[in-house]
Amino acid sequence: MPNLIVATSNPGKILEIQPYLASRLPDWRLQLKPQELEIAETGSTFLENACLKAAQVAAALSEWAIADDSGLCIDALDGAPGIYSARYAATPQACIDRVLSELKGSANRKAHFTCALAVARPDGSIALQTAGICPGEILESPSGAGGFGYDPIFYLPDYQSSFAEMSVELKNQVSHRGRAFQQLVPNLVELLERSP
Ligand code: ITT
Repeated sequence: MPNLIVATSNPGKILEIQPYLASRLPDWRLQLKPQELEIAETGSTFLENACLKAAQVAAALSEWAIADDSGLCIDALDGAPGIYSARYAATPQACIDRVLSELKGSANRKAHFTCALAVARPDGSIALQTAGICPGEILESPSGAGGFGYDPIFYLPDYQSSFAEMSVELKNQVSHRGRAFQQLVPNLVELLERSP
């Protein structure tokens, strides 16, 4: 069975990525990248960083690889934390606290999550890339215990709930990651079915 390496160390992402791929690629073994293989995220966009991660992991292991680069962009903070979402503070809770304190008193709570996905061939060349966006609002205080990262403060008015209050299935349908995977998966299945 050929391998597809999921090039992430984030357990929250892994849980969400697996359902998109497992059922559609039954002849492929999903494997996590080795922890010690760290990729410097030196790009200036989500797509650049997704491509860097996929390309470098694929080339290092000589296997197909898929990477996700994602983050939260807040209008009133000029798009911050953006590509620095994972590094905005020392822990996920501290990241949330920092966002809430920077937005204190702001009436403009508009924000969106972005997820860029890239797939690289075993030689490190990029075969596919796409991105998905999910608009929402930043709550005044955290709500809900599901998901990961900024989920407790990201609110979707259409569903009257935060990402952290949604079932995994609903978040996977409507999220930035869900939208990116819905675009990517048909092309990925076709590509991998053709690969030797
Ligand atoms: P890898 O690079 O190993 O994949 P990472 O966590 O460093 O893991 P990113 O650089 O893409 O990945 O940072 C993404 C950050 O954006 C993540 O750590 C969260 O803080 C936030 N994030 C992305 N998607 C999210 C989601 O669905 N819900 C909540 N927060 C999310």
